[in-house]
Formats: sequence, structure tokens, C-alpha cells
Amino acid sequence: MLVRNSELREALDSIRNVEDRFNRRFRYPWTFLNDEPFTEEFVNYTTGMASGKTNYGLIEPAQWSVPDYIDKKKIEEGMENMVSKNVIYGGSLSYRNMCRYNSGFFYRHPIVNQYRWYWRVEPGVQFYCDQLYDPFSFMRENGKVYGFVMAMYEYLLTIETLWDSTKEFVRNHPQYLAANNSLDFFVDNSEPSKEGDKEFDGDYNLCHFWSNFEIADLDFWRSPAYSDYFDFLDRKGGFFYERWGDAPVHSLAAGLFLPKSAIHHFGDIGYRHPPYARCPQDEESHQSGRCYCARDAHFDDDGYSCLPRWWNVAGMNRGAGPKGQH
Ligand SMILES: Nc1nc2c(ncn2[C@@H]2O[C@H](COP(=O)(O)OP(=O)(O)OP(=O)(O)O)[C@@H](O)[C@H]2O)c(=O)[nH]1
Ligand SMILES: [Mg+2]
Repeated sequence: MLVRNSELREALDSIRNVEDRFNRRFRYPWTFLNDEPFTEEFVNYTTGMASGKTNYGLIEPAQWSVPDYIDKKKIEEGMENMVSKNVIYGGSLSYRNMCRYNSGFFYRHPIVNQYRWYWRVEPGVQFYCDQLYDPFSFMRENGKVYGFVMAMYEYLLTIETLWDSTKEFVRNHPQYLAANNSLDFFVDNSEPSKEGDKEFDGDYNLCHFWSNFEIADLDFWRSPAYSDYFDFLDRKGGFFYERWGDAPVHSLAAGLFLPKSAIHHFGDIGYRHPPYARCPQDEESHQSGRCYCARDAHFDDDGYSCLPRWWNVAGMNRGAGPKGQH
């Protein structure tokens, strides 16, 4: 969990939820990261609530600041432009540092370095269902690398040049493009082609996995494909000049450098990160008492959700019934 001291209440909400639904049976360790030292109060309360060991990490200033090669004036101009267009967090430098950190650095933190798998938890989220099996074992045993719950469209203004930069990167490093990748999740009507970058001719439809929930293999972020991709994007400066989010960056990497089969939709997890929530659709999850959420008031059918597109692309039943992939 990347979190500020001021978010202690929301952090405790999330920890209580994850402990009650899952971790009190598994006692996995918690790692908290912050760009400022955690207060004694934060450490005491979170350690008191966690069933497993707790770790507290401070982020290196160089990983939470504007690099020398970035043009500060250009950042200002970009921010002013976004503020004038009412883009959420458009004028925030800390938000940009956060997105860059989640894109390129959290997995290299010395504490995180000792781990292979993680479950990203944000302050103020809620889990609606008992998590009765170990999702890390599930991922490992089934060849999964990246797991998500919700998918949606990104604000175009925050990533105007991300797709072109991604295309450029893949053109320069065609070896990183996975066979059976998820390009068709990102590009509407993409034409299957054997000629490499021709496949990228289409526009990005802005679909991405919502990264405030992630269960994933840290070794993917540590791989040459992702390291090179992040370094390339970081040099482009879009984390600052625009407001590239870690969600589209993670999603494009997972979707292009991994085979589709390595990406898993956790359809059995009920989850809320305001303002959106989703709820498993099958009868069993509700009749058994495993889940407590309103099945009809959920995000999957919202016009803003990309999940129906994922179900199509991944060849899954849309997940509405007991026989579906819920
Ligand atoms: N330590 C620290 N953590 C931050 C900072 N900004 C954001 N975070 C954390 O980064 C994660 C994402 O930030 P959020 O503010 O939740 O951003 P978001 O999820 O896009 O948007 P909302 O939840 O709608 O505000 C959360 O875990 C925050 O606690 C910061 O300046 N310092
Ligand atoms: Mg959040």
C-alpha cells in the first residue's frame, strides 16, 4: 500500500476489510510505502490491525521528483492546460510523482525486492466477498502474471501521446511483443497481421485495467521488456508533461508483452474503489453468504466499463450466470 500519513483512517478501513475477508486466514505481510516517514501513530495502528508482519518503507527522493532532463516550464504549461479543461488531478505534481512511482519504482523498493508477488491495496477500498483460496497460489499454478477486477476508459487528455510512444517502443523492440497478446483489447477492429507494427495501425480505444487493485508477479515489472519500456516512457516525459497514469502504462505492458492467457480477471472478487464497484454475478457466491453486495448495482454493465470488451477478447462467457466465468 502506497499511502500518506493523512490517510490513516482510510488505510485502516482497507486493512480491516482485507484482513476480515482474506488475510486473517493467510497472515501475509503488509508493506506500506510513503514519500515521507510514517508517523508513530500510523505505524502503531496499522501494525495493530495487520495479522501478518508489517514493513514500512521510505521512497527515495530521486524516485519521487522531477528528473533533470525534464523541462519544468513545459510541465507548468501542461498543467495549466489540464486545469483549464478540468482534468482530474490535472494541476497536481504529487499525483504525477505517484503515477510515475507506481509505474516504474515500487517493485524495486528494497522491501518489495524480497517478494515475488503482490496485491496492491489502496486506502479507502472495500472487499465484498470472502477470499477463501490463495490468489497468489492460483496465479502461480495457472501461469497467470497480472490479475485485475475492473477495466475502463482513460481520459484521453492525460495520455495523448502514450499510444504513439508505445508504438514507437514496440517498433524498436519487436521481440518484446508477445504472441497471442491482447492488442484487440486496446484497438477496435485491429486487423491480425503478420507484419509486426502494422497491427498497431488502429487508434487506442483507451481501455485499461484499473490498477488500484492488482495482484501480479513482480518479476514481470522487473523483466527487460518492462524495464526498457518504463525507461523509454520516462525519457519521453509524459508522466509530467501529460499525466500518464500507472493504470494505462501497466495495462499496455501486460497486454502487449504477455500472452492473453497470463492475464486474469478476478470475476469472483467483489470490490469497491470509489466511485466504482463490481460484484460477482453468480448465485452461489451470494446464496452461500460469501459475498455481500448488490448484484445489479455494479460497474460491469456501465457504458464506461471495458470489461465486456475483455470478455470478448479473452473468449469468456460474459460472466452473468452460474455457468459463466463469474
Ligand atoms: N505517500 C503518498 N501516497 C500517495 C500520494 N498521492 C497518492 N498516494 C497514494 O497513491 C494511491 C493512488 O492515489 P489516489 O489519490 O487514491 O488516486 P486515485 O485512486 O487515482 O484517485 P482517488 O482515489 O479518486 O483520489 C493511493 O494509495 C494513495 O494513498 C502522495 O503524495 N504520497
Ligand atoms: Mg485511489
